[in-house]
Amino acid sequence: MVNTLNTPFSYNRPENTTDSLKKAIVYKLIFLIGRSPEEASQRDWLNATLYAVRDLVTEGWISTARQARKDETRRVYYLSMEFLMGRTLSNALISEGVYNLAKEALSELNVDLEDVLEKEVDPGLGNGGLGRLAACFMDSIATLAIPGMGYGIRYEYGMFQQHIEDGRQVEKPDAWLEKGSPWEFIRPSKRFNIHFGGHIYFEGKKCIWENAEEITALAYDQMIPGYNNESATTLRLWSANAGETFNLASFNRGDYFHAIEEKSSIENVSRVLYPDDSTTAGRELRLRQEYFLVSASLQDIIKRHKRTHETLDNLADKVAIHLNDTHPALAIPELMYILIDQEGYSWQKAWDMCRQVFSYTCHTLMSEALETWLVEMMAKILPRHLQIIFEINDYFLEYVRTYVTTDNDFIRRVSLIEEGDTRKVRMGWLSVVGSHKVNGVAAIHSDLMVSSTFADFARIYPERFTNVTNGITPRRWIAVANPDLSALFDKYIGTEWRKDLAQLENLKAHIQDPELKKAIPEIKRKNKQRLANYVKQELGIELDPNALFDVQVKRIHEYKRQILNVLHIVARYNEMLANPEKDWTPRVFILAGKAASAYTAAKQTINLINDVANIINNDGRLQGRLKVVFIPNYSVSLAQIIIPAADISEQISLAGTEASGTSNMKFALNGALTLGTLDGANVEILDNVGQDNIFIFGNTVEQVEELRRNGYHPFDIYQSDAQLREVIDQINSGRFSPKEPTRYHDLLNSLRSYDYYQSFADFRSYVEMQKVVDEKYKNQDAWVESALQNIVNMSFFSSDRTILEYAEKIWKIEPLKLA
Ligand code: NBX
Repeated sequence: MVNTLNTPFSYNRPENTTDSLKKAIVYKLIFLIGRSPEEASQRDWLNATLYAVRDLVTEGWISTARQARKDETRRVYYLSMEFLMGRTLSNALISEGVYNLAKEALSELNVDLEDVLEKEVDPGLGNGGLGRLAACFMDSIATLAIPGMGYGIRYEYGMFQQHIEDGRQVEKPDAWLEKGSPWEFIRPSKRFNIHFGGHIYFEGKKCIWENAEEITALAYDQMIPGYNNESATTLRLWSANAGETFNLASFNRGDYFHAIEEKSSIENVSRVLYPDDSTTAGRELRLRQEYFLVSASLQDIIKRHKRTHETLDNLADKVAIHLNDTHPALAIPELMYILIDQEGYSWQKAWDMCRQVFSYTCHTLMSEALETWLVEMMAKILPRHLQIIFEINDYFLEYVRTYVTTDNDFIRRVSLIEEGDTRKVRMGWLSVVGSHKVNGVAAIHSDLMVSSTFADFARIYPERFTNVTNGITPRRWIAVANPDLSALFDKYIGTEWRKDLAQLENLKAHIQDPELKKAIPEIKRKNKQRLANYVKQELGIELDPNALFDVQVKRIHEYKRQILNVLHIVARYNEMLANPEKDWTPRVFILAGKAASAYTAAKQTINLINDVANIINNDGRLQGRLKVVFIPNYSVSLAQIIIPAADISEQISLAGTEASGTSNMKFALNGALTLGTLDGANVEILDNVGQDNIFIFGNTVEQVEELRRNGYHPFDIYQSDAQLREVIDQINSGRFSPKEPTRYHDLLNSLRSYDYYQSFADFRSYVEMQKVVDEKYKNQDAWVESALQNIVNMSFFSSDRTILEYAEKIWKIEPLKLA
């Protein structure tokens, strides 16, 4: 066996045979976990297998890091408050090419691999699309061997667990670490002190930050295996650790309990993931978390740079730092702080470096979702950083006045500080001013970004704005989630598509092959059966896999319009009852998603979905031709079961509100047809699959804006559309909530009077398009043909393409040439 580690030590890489893997697993079980095979639980086997597979990844991980050091390449650091990685084992088995070996090895030990895989925790260290995107990016960075790594926070509690009780969402804490975390490596030597509070003063020109609090960030590393390339990248997550510094004063006073109390309050910083939620705004602990991530990561980056370079003068040549949304934007003043206060650079030099180093992705259009921090709060927690932000603002506004305009209104709008009763720091503006590139996440989003949210900045820095359309990793979203479709691809086009999704183009030559056409619906049916089994087991609801599975899974949010979905479901229910003899295409509506715990309208929507489901699923008159299921606790691992089983992918946000969407890509790649508005990446999916293979409905961005401008009157639509009126009146009368007839009055009143996301405006075209869907599904040949057209035309949406675009256009980084 080749020793690619190049160490003088003899090292035997475990051979890839069933027998060696079996031995490795048993060895881990006995010597690392301390259990005999006779006593081992499923979890013990899981952990033993994880440890054994981890060994396979480690060698490539170490050699990749060594090569990056040796080549002194420029590297990218991806800073994100969220990484929704999903389960590790199945993905790692596939990356290492040992899935079948592991299955055999475990089977010889009388253990079923699939059962074991289900035991793994799915860490919910993210809210939704943004966090999952970061995970897909790590997978692509590893597979493409892009030199770089990810930095995030090791939250002790991830996204809450969602239970449904009496139709309502109930949140339970997600203590994911309780079961251990065998994939990670703790790095006791990688510790950095993080400071908060205190005050600043000047000694001449030099600013001194006399901080008041200190906590320690401790690193935990996860390997992210590249696919079949004997390489791996690192995701480093920081955990707050009181260390030994926390308690000196109290210990000296003999006050042991006070000292321990202080320890736990210090460690609060990495305790819990904040929800994507308006109530987060203004939370001091969140600001501390953001700074914690930034300060620990930058100290680590600077230290690494200094290990191989004598100076920071070339920092901007060697380091690219990417900000995943504004959440890590404090990295900009933090780097200024390091360069000026600690390293003695001039303001101008430091600022030039900063702008070369940073780039920023914006994931939203809604201005209300742009982060701001109260000046008062920042002054208390990060006085020096606030002062630096003020100074950045002074220089920036001076530049605007000199070179752009003296219009005071414009200057007030672009100021990094929002004036008013309470002054706020605008993190979006700071991110734009401090970066050399700012990108949106789909073509339409990037266009709207420069014409709306960042219009003023696009005037100041037109060359700064660009688009990089999101993507998804085919490893997790096909190879792991849809093994039968993977096997079908392998049969027709070989196995390379996992690394190069453009290979899907080669499937086009076979598109009329009768065997391929037969296989597609067979695979879909099997995936639907798998989902039906899950639903039966978890919810006791029977689903018919021959029915059309119509799926909307994503965070519950008004702009995503789950409510429009529900309105149509009730309208269909009414029509079916009125015309029971009609040849109805059997449908199963599947919804899932979490609502932020303080988001009343979203929680009511969940309640309504469940109330409607309850009535419909128990109405015998429908003869099982209509079912509605809300699957609790949506997560990456649930998505892997749900998405491959979908016939219809609901992407029905109001045009101009969903920045990109990424589940839309996962669905289409798995052969579902999109039913969607011209929003986010739906627009590019349409471009790629062609209009015959997608169902587009609803108002365009221009029409939405026109309605907003000229007055939108949902009540008029309610009055003129009899079918809509019937639905609203039924819900209003308590038809679906007989025990509490007024339950949805607020929700409905708000819809009838404001309907901010214009569900009523799109209701008619949505309902009509759903009929087109029914008709098309009756013609299975046409449906399968469209499904195939979706699959073969999705290569653009690989996150490998996305990452290569970032590397080329934004980071200026080339993949490593692996030895
Ligand atoms: O980012 C999402 C967008 O809504 C999607 O359209 C897009 O596809 C995806 C990836 O670009 N944004 C998102 O998921 N945001 C958050 O999860 C979020 C989390 C914390 C927070 C604000 C937003 N404070």
